[in-house]
Amino acid sequence: MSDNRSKFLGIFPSLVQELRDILVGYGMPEEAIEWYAKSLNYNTPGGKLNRGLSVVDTYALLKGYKSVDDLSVEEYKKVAILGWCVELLQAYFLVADDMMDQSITRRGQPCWYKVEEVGDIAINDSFMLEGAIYCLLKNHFRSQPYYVDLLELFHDVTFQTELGQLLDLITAPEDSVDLSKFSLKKHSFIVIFKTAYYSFYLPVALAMFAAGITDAKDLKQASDVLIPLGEYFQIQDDFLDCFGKPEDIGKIGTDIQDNKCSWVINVALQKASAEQRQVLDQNYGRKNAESEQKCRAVFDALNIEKIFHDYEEETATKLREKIANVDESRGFKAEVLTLFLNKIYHRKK
Ligand code: DMA
Ligand code: MG
Ligand code: MG
Ligand code: MG
Repeated sequence: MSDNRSKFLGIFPSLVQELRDILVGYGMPEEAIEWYAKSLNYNTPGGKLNRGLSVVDTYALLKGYKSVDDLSVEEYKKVAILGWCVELLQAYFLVADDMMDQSITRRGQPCWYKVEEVGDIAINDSFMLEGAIYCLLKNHFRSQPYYVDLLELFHDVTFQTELGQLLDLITAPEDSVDLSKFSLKKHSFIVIFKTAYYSFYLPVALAMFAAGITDAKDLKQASDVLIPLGEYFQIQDDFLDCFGKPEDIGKIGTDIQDNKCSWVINVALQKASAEQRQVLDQNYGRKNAESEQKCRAVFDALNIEKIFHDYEEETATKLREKIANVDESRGFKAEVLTLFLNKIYHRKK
């Protein structure tokens, strides 16, 4: 596993070089080329790389290889580039998300916009992280028959994610807390759009296109499991924002003070007594540590941690049942989905 990771990381410098060369071709001054390289290196490779690695792992499984090492050098590089494109998309979303959520740290380091000389330039940097995807796809996939499928997939999934981010943000206005706007149904829509499509469906669909397994029925089988799996993943993210340790998750949770429509507050609202509801109404989404503490005390009294652990077991069981019913007759493999589930089940970071 960690071997896979270092092999995957080994591709990244050549992609940065390729992107630098594009800027050189435009006659960009050296300082701008350095800036772009710095932004790419700071924002792209520092995470768990689950999404990017999944493209490679899924492709190997679909092709029937025993390990990633059975891919030829060129074949590996091709799918690894698709993986890095997912990581670039993630980098683009995270740079912008951290500004919008006023976050402080990401992946154990200051958020990019918090870096001294960066500030609001991070807005343009996020656009340029997205731009890198299309530069790389053009350089490496232009002549493939599925090039347009790749472009459409990236465009569709990007737009879906942005729709999710929109609803996430307008449901959490900064200066008017109204918990009656929240519901688990709205939460489900937000997280499927802001997280599930790009984090789970996209990597598998890319590997499927590269492996030539593209029957609409198979793409649907994949999304029928991966979308609820992605919903479960974001519910873990919401849970960890409140109950995880910053050392583990690499970021400091901001959901309570940011008035976010998170899974935690939605469950609390379902269970709260009239008095507890009043405490939440008066303290949720307020930008101070004291109010945050009062919300946390209500969450503890309601035993949200236990409710989460029960939810996790129930969801994993349901997903395993769904995966067991996958039809493999056209070449799609249920194991692809099991691999994803096992990667996130009981995760602490
Ligand atoms: C993440 O939502 C969604 C995108 C598209 C980045 P979030 O704000 O809960 O993420 P995080 O907790 O990592 O800031
Ligand atoms: Mg955020
Ligand atoms: Mg956010
Ligand atoms: Mg979060």
